[in-house]
Amino acid sequence: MLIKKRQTRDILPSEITPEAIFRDRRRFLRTSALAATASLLAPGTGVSKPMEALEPLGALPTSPFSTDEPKNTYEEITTYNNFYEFGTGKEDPMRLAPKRLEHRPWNVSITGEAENTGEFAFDDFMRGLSVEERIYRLRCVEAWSMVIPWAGIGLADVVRRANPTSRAKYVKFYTAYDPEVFPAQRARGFSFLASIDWPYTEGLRIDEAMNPLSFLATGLYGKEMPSQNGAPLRLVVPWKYGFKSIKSVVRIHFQETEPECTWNQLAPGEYGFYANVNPTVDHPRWSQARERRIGELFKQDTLMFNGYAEEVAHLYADMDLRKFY
Ligand SMILES: Nc1nc2c(c(=O)[nH]1)N[C@H]1C(S)=C(S)[C@@H](COP(=O)(O)O)O[C@H]1N2
Ligand SMILES: [Mo]
Repeated sequence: MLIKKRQTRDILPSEITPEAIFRDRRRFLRTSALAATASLLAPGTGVSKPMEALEPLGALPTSPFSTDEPKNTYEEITTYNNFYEFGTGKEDPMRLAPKRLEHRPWNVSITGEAENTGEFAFDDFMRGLSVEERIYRLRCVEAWSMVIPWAGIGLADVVRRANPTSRAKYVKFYTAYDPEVFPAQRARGFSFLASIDWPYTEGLRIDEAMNPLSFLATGLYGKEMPSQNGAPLRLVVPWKYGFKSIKSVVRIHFQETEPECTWNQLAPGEYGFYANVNPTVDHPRWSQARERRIGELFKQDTLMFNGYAEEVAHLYADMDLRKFY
């Protein structure tokens, strides 16, 4: 523990999200070529599970919260990922996750300040909850974005069923911890990945978790979730930077105090607990005013709360968003 802490402090800010600007530019030049080749490569090489290999989820109800902006392609959404458990490269998750991450058995624990705690097999966890489609914008803190047709359940339904006590003010989420599955959890020495206090964790205030936009996704493009996107269950909070949308969740914990979260712990000056998309508050090392939609040529303006202000601005009415970034 002590050694880990010291390593964390010694990491230069420039080493955190090392690929942020550089890799995005490289990607920009290659996006169309990659998208064109990915679908050809995938079936033969086993690089990434082809869409056809994933279970269809059946007809899904649509949602008034869905955007009608053009969707990113399945190839774009499944070949350009952040899932540091598999490495920091955008193509590491699609290369490694489909081979290593088993979707079943998968258990989800509900713990902490709630009446209905326990550990549930995935199918029991999902029982009685209705799966629907949500087409959301995803805005990464690295200033790229996508439009993604998720399938899943409202987080509020899961919270209500857990029946939190009056002491529950926050919800904390945990990604699975299994060094045999996730190579980065085996990282040792003075490397960036070894400095992360695994498992990856994230958190929301309970009223944020209850907002109708907060979503637990179990699928993508009408199929079960591809491994690299956080199978079998991942959070999606569309008005916050992508790092809040934690993948491969195994535990949902209710607590009284603001939870410690992976990125906030690593670099509190760069990644706040709230992490609301905000074009007027720049990252210390780059502007957040504009973003590059993957697959598009020109940058576009980033919208306050990623365009979801009408649904969520009231949650932060009396907060100084420069302070609570
Ligand atoms: N467990 C875990 N969850 C994670 C991450 C991660 O590295 N590990 N990366 C986050 C970041 S930075 C982003 S932008 C989104 C990317 O989701 P996608 O790959 O499905 O587009 O996942 C988030 N969830
Ligand atoms: Mo991100």
